Amino acid sequence: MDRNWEEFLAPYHQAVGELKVKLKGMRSQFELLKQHSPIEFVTGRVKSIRSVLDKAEKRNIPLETLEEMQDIAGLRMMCQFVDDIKMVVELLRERNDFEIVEERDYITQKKESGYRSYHVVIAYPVQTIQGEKKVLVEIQIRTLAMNFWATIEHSLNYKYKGQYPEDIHARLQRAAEAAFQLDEEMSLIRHEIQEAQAIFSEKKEKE
Ligand code: 0O2
Repeated sequence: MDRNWEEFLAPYHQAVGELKVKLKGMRSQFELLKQHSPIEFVTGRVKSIRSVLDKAEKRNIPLETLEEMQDIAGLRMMCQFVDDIKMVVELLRERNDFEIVEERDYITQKKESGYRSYHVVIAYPVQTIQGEKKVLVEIQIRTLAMNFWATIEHSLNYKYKGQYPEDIHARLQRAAEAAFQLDEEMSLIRHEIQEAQAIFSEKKEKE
């Protein structure tokens, strides 16, 4: 199929650009109100044409229905604490600039790999000179510890293509468990940490 890829990906680039501004804006609003922000930082990317095609081939997705792929446009929202994830999901549900089409909870039901994260798939309306075009965008919400594990596992996966030698597989499983424990420990001293962070930002403001 002859496709103009630049044209195909343009609304996805627009969606990621706009959503980065909107989601980062949520963080700034918490800062303005001097409240703890459940959002630590936000990143976004559009899948490369190569990985769109690789995924389509792996999943037997016909090129005519590529719009159904949910993560051509992807945003990531990182949180300090597991409870912040719920709050972020609530905030997303309350917005009226997009529609949530699916939620996948890989936190209470972690993946076999050890992967943990909360995925929200939205239909985002992009305004173009040819009218409105709705694109699917996957928002992954995770703690800093979940993100650390997923980033490392993603790089290793690139090398081993999911076929990990046994020792690496075992270490990854242990690392996933350690990341889970880290989140648990941090949740237990959450109030202590937040108090310290509030004092720190107040001091910085006075300087
Ligand atoms: P990239 O490079 O991040 O874009 P499936 O992939 O079959 O499990 P599906 O329907 O594509 O399922 O959606 P899913 O699993 O909800 O979301 C896929 C994305 O989640 C992946 O995108 C990763 O970003 C992330 N993810 C899912 N499982 C894992 C995992 O075990 N390890 C890591 N590191 N990330 C994971 P891509 O397209 O795989 O990659």
